Amino acid sequence: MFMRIDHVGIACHDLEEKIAFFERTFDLRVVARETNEEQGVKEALLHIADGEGGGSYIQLLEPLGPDTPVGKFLAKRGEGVHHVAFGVPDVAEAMREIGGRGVRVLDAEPRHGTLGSSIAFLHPKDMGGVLTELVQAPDNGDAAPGH
Ligand code: CMX
Ligand code: CO
Repeated sequence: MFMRIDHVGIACHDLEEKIAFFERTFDLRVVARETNEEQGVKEALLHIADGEGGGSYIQLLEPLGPDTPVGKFLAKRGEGVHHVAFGVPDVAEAMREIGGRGVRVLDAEPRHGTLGSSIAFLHPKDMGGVLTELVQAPDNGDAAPGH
C-alpha cells in the first residue's frame, strides 16, 4: 500500500527563515511554494530524491492563522515534526482500505495537495501519535513532485 515516504511535514513559525536554514545546511532545493487555504498553510517543498511513483521531500509549513491545524500544533507543542506522508498508488482506494481496518480517515474524500497531488489524513490517535498523510502524486506515478 505504501510505496515510499513522500514527505515529512515540519511546522514552523517563519517559513522563509526555515527555508534558508535547510538550503544552506543541507544544500536542498525548493521545488514548490504554495499557499493552501483549505489546509490553512503557507508551505515549501524541498526535494530530497526521486523514488517509485514520485519523489521524497521535506515540507515546511507555516500556519495561515492560529485556528488552523498547524497553528494549533505550534501553540501546543512548538516547532517540530507535524506529520509523515506516505506515497500511495491510489489515495481513494487507500482511504477505503485503511478506513475499513479501523483507522479514522479525517477526510471524506481526497483533497488538493501541492502541485496537483491528492491527499488525505489519518487521525494521529489511531496512528501511534503520528499524524499521517496519504499522497497520490499527480498523474498517478509520474515522477513530477507530489506533495
Ligand atoms: N501530530 C500528533 N498529534 C496531534 C497532531 C499532530 N500533528 N495534531 C494534533 N494532535 C493531537 C493533539 O495533541 C491532541 O491530543 P491530546 O488530546 O492528547 O492533547 C489531539 O490530537 C487533538 O488535537 P487538537 O489540538 O484538539 O486538534 P484537533 O482535534 O482540532 O485537530 C487533527 C487535530 C489531527 C484532527 C487536525 O490537525 C487535522 O485535521 N489535521 C489534518 C490536516 C492538516 O494537518 N493540514 C495541515 C498540513 C497540510 C499538508 O500537509 O499539506
Ligand atoms: Co503534508
